[in-house]
Amino acid sequence: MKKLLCIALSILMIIGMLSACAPGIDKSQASYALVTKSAGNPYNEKEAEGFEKVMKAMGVPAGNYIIKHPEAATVDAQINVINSLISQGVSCIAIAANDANALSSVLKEAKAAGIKIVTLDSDVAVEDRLTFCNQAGVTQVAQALVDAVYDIAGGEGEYAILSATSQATNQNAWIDAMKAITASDSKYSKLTLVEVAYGDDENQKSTDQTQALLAKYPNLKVICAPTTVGIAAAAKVLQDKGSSVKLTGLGLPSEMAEFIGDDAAHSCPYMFLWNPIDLGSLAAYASIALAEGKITGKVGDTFTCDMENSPYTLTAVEGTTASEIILGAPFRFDSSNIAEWAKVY
Ligand code: RAM
Repeated sequence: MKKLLCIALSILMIIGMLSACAPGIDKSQASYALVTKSAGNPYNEKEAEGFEKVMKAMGVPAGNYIIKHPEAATVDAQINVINSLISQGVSCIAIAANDANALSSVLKEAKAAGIKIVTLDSDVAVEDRLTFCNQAGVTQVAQALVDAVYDIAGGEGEYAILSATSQATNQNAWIDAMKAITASDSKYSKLTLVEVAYGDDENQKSTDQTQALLAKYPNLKVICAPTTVGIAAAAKVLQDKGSSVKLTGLGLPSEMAEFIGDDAAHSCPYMFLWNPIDLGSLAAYASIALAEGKITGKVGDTFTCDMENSPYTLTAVEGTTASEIILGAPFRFDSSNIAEWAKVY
């Protein structure tokens, strides 16, 4: 009798284990990783804050999620991190990629090991991930930046772009879209893009690149920095010098408050961003939904979560059948609202 009971219990346990694994992973066993672009960038820390907040709120045990800030915004630093996550056997990796293609082979290894890949902030090749948590539509961001340059330059003259790394998928997508917009509309024909410089999301390099742009282009009117690190460094250079060159781009309100204003004493009339904490939260919810099998990454999948625009629907990346989840529209920061937002992120 005892033996029979034992066999019955074992069978029940096996059935229980099998059903917990299909189609997703049992919630109590799933483990999650966030890999940001690099350490030392407050934007990435905000992403991590949102990711961690959701992991805690969803009851994921502290040992079951891990946040990694690679030492530099390079593909090699991310490959090292991903290799160690593969050895640890995490269920899901959310990554803000430093390169669109160079992570491909390590991500394929992760996939072969059963790890689900989701990107946020900066995408990889669509076949190497299940979905992408995109902060805002690429064209939408580019249009906002082009219109800001046009407005601040008074419709004509020279502008330069101070970007992050030359391989950053997100910055390159925005810059390509900016070029396409200015090329296709005669409204922008009197604007001249003189150079795209790269500060590598490092403060010192971005400072040096700003100084070099000022020295090289005496007629420069506007610098557009679609990177929170670049814009903060450029703002300081321009404001310290009392330069007449103006700045716009994508910046963290907390880092940019002292530089935003409408008078000659401030280097940046206005800029844009989204909430990086929310972007990290969205990536955490998407990771959990993928690991639990609630979404698979295909266009049309939906999931609900405790965020403003929930439920989220996976939509098609323009010109592909791959999916992305758009967080929202870029938000404008100027002298009217910067103080309030500087307290938030
Ligand atoms: C920097 C990073 C990040 C980007 C923001 C706007 O912090 O490059 O990827 O989204 O700027």
